Amino acid sequence: MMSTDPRYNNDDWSPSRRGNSPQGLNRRRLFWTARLALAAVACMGLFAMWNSEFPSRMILQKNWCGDANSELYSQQQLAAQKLNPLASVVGSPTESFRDNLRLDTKYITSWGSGGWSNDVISIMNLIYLGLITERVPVLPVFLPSHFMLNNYGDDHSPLPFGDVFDLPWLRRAINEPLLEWRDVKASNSTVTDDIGCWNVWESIQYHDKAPRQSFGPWFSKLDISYTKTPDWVKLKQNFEHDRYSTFWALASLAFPFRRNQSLVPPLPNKRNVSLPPDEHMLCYDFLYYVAADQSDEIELDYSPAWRFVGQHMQWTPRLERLTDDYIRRTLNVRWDEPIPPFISVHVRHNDFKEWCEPDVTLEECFAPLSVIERRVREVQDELRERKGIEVEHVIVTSDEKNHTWWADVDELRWLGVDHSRTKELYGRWYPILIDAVIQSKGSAFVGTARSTVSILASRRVQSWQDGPVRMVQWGKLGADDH
Ligand SMILES: Nc1nc2c(ncn2[C@@H]2O[C@H](COP(=O)(O)OP(=O)(O)O)[C@@H](O)[C@H]2O)c(=O)[nH]1
Ligand SMILES: *[C@@H]1O[C@H](CO)[C@@H](O)[C@H](O)[C@H]1NC(C)=O
Ligand SMILES: *[C@@H]1O[C@H](CO)[C@@H](O)[C@H](O)[C@H]1NC(C)=O
Ligand SMILES: *[C@@H]1O[C@H](CO)[C@@H](O)[C@H](O)[C@H]1NC(C)=O
Ligand SMILES: *[C@@H]1O[C@H](CO)[C@@H](O)[C@H](O)[C@H]1NC(C)=O
Ligand SMILES: [Mg+2]
Repeated sequence: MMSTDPRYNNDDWSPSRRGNSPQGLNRRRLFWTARLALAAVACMGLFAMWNSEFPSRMILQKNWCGDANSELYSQQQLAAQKLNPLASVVGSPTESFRDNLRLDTKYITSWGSGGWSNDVISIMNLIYLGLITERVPVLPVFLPSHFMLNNYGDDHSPLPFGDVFDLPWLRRAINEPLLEWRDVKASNSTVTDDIGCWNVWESIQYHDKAPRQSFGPWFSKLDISYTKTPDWVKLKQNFEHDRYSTFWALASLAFPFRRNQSLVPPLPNKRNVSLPPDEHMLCYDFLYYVAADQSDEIELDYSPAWRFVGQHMQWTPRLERLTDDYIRRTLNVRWDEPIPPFISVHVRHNDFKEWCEPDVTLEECFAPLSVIERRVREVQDELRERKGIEVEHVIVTSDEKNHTWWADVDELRWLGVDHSRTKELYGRWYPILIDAVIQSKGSAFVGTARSTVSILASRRVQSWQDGPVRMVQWGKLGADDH
């Protein structure tokens, strides 16, 4: 099924099978003639009309307004064609995914299997690998691993990537086509596809002697035969306390020379079919632990996955509008008044207690509010010194359920977000989605060290708000002393 995003429907053109029959070419010519005529109109001054797809974001205008010479136009034509998702598949989603793959296009995919923010990082890594291998990324849905594992069969409503992140915007920003699995294989397909994929997990850690398990392949009805990647994909050879591999080690397996050298007998899949890693739809079991140069580099300024992909993963306009309503309600601002600047705070508790040092009580392990308050003052000071702005409002987001703790937050005159009806109104993904958008809109951010929710929020506040960020350390009494 196609996305219901109306912006897809603006491209009321679908490629013929394999995309190059004379009929297809004629339709495409017609389409591009119309587009270029529109571009010319836009250049005559009607930017607003052309850009109405992007209400507050002005991009790519200059590409449409160069010299009116045909060579430039044909380059633009090629570039823009790449950004039409329909140009990267044969046509409508098919029962078996292979029937929808173009013979002249190579693809890359993977699946998530962590908390939501871990999976967001895995998809950033997938898209970045797509860039460096020149393959079209096919993005998986987000599956609710946390509650699904505990409560199997109770709720496995998936969250499509494109419902959260603005895909048309991302395609233009990175100038690459991007597909979702729902564009390739019919969501209601009853066909199971056999496929060969690389098993990275068994090469990067020594505890679990199997490929990384995920509900992603199950959801897309894929039965995978895994080939273990060579040991050299691991960043720190034989070091059991680190799990990273590198982008270029994994990318090298996308090309025939290294692939040929690395083939070992695959594990048969559930249906007892053994397949070497697919060359058309290249796939890896798990792409969370991937870096260019060092472990956890997504937190660092130079991270290529963040710079080339993550920072361009803007929220969908719908999610932004919904969140603005929540922020207005939290700050008690009328719908027609502008949202004043605020500091966003993320406090991660619950299962993080498993990382507390031994013999440390929970009260000593998690940072108390007084320690978080010190970090809030630091970012307030930095905002004052660096930008000359005074920011008083503080919005706290957290997975904490303890009412006493929230009452202590109120005491500080910090604000919590009322999510009492969010699940009922929008579904169970929305409390974290809305909180993540709120975090990203802070003029400054204070987070919890080691939480991927906080890591992504801090990168967004740095890149999008040019705001100061701090991570509160925890694990024992005085962990954040500095
Ligand atoms: N609503 C809400 N949920 C949160 C918050 N922090 C954590 N959670 C929940 O806990 C999960 C934590 O998993 P993950 O996204 O992997 O982040 P991490 O475990 O903190 O690295 C999130 O996906 C949410 O479901 C928060 O501030 N607000
Ligand atoms: C899947 O949905 C499409 C469109 O809604 C329909 O045409 C098709 O028959 C369905 N296929 C199956 C196997 O249910
Ligand atoms: C890879 O191996 C296959 C079969 O052994 C061979 O046909 C092919 O030429 C090899 N390709 C490269 C690039 O070495
Ligand atoms: C799986 O396939 C192999 C090779 O074709 C065969 O020898 C084996 O008996 C099969 N195993 C099962 C459980 O069917
Ligand atoms: C709730 O939080 C308060 C204050 O932080 C703490 O003293 C209390 O032990 C917590 N209760 C539970 C059940 O965790
Ligand atoms: Mg997690």
